Amino acid sequence: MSAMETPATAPAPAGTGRSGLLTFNLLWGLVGLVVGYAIGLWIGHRMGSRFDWTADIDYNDIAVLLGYSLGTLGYLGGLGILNHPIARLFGRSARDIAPRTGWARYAQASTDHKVIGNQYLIGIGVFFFIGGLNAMLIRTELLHPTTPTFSPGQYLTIVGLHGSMMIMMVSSIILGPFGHYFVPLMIGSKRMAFPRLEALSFWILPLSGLILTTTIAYGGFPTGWTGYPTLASQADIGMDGYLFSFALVGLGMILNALNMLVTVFNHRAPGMTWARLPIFVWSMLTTSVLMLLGPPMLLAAAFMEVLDRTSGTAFFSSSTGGSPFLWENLFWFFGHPEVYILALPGFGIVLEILPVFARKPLWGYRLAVSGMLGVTLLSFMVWQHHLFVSGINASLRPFYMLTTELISVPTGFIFLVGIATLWRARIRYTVPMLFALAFFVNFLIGGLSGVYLSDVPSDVTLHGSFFVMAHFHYTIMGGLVFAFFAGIYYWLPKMAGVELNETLGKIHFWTAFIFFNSTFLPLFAVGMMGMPRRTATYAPHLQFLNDWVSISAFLLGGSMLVFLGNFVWSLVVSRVPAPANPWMARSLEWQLPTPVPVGNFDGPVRILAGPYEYGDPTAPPVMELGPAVVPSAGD
Ligand code: HEM
Ligand SMILES: [Cu+2]
Repeated sequence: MSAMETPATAPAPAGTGRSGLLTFNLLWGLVGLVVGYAIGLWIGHRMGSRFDWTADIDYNDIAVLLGYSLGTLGYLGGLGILNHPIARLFGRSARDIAPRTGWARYAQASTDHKVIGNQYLIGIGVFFFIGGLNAMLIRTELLHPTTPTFSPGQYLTIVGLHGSMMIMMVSSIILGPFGHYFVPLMIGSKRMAFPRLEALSFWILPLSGLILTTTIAYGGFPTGWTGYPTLASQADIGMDGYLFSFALVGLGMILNALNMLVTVFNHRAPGMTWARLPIFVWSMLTTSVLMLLGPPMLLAAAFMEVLDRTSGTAFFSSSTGGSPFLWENLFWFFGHPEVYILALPGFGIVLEILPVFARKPLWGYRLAVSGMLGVTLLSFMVWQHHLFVSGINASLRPFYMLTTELISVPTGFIFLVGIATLWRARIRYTVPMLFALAFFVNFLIGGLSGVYLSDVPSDVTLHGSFFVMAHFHYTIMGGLVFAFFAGIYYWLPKMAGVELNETLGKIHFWTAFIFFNSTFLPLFAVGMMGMPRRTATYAPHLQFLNDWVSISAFLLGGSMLVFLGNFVWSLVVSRVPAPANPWMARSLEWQLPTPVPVGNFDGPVRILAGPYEYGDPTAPPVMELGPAVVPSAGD
């Protein structure tokens, strides 16, 4: 039996589970989704034709939103996620769903953090692929300055779908697969604090991706990923899908954050002091603080916009006495921390990987931690830099310019720690290490270009141009997505029990690195030459650069196919078993056998040393297993 098929969930106690067709799983979830959606639509249309108060509102909005809401309940019900809450409501305890084995367990609401980690990997991967295809369509349109491939409306929809899909999925691209799989292992815990909540937070993510995709059928949405009114208030029903799915993503982030915070606070094994906590776990912890405090604002804003669209309230539209500024402030109070929700996990991964392949201790562990804490604190004080040119009170500008520029100080700590760790090291240039090193190059370009945008005088001209586009793709794609690939090449041997092909990995790396830069570097110039974002046409003299960028983008897309090929080939066809600790790393997850046993640790565990004492032959082993030690809190 191969690793992926080995059951990693505890067998159900006899008589507690259901089996066969009637068990709760994704299939029934989808059935519930469709049925709930149809019922919601029907009720909405009845309301629309019966009541006066809906007369001056487009009742299609009500119908679609009711459809999404009941569809969501049906989906969660079909997956069995509602069993417990409903049983509790009636004062009973729910029967557990029988855990499946093999591939089937990935299509059910598992409560095993390792299964959930793998589910995140696949679930996010699917929507990431769709987001990538949209990018290819955008670049196809921009091959020519005026001849349209798509109508301007279609183009806007594709841009909005690409951006929203990417932001929604990437919010969890590291915390989802790697956070869930490895945080419990790295802190010596048997599980996450709230396994059922963990299942819920995963399953609403693919649902939100699906709902966002369905907006195509409803005419899409014209606002890009930021959903600004007044445009949003006037937009067609595709906008409701954007609002609903973004709210779902926000909810998932809040639940994730709660779970992660409680896990790290309460489930550390004895001896896992704060100063021994792996740096990746610190990044998950600080990300969770952001995820707990930012997304509620998004939820509130989305709910208010829904009320504007369905109930005649006037929060955001100035024609009825509301203010679009309110949305801009609420959205960016979430939106700016969001960009650090994306970045911090990347910092965590690269600093986790660097010492392993530099064979040196992590230099300045405390500096790295304070860098992450500093970023966390500052990221709530900068959001108005997105409003510099929107007509805000001019005397607010200097404050936000200062705080924004200050954020480069704690970010600088991360770079300093990285560089000092590499200093005079004998580096092993493995695929994960290459991706980690490229992170620093790309993120540096992204970060430095950000300084021009935080500076009011230069932002006034650069805002809304392709310069911004180049800037954030350097941070998100060049930084975060490269960090994600570092993570996947590093950890997949543990997660799936198989090795990825190294030659293909190196081809993937070099093509990704080269074509990423040749796609996005010229866009800084294109932006400075005046090409605005979110328009399907541009000045003819920019065609050469745009064609260059588009061709590079297609090659970049091809590079991702090399990865996909490698992934599928290694996992399904070649299945070369991975050793338990292929990188000779010290952190806890690598001390466990592959596949990781059901309860993770064979008995209680005590932590004896930190994870980064490389190159020191006298360093003690990181942990000791045995019945003699006291069980960790909460287990
Ligand atoms: C092959 C890779 C990619 C290419 C070629 C690409 C291309 C583009 C282009 C051309 C636009 C702007 C269109 C316009 O404003 O007219 C855009 C927007 C955007 N992209 Fe990408 N992109 C890629 C990957 C990514 C990734 C990996 C992410 C995030 C994880 C991302 C996030 C965004 C966001 C947030 C927007 C803004 C959408 C908006 O204006 O609302 N992109 N992309
Ligand atoms: Cu910002």
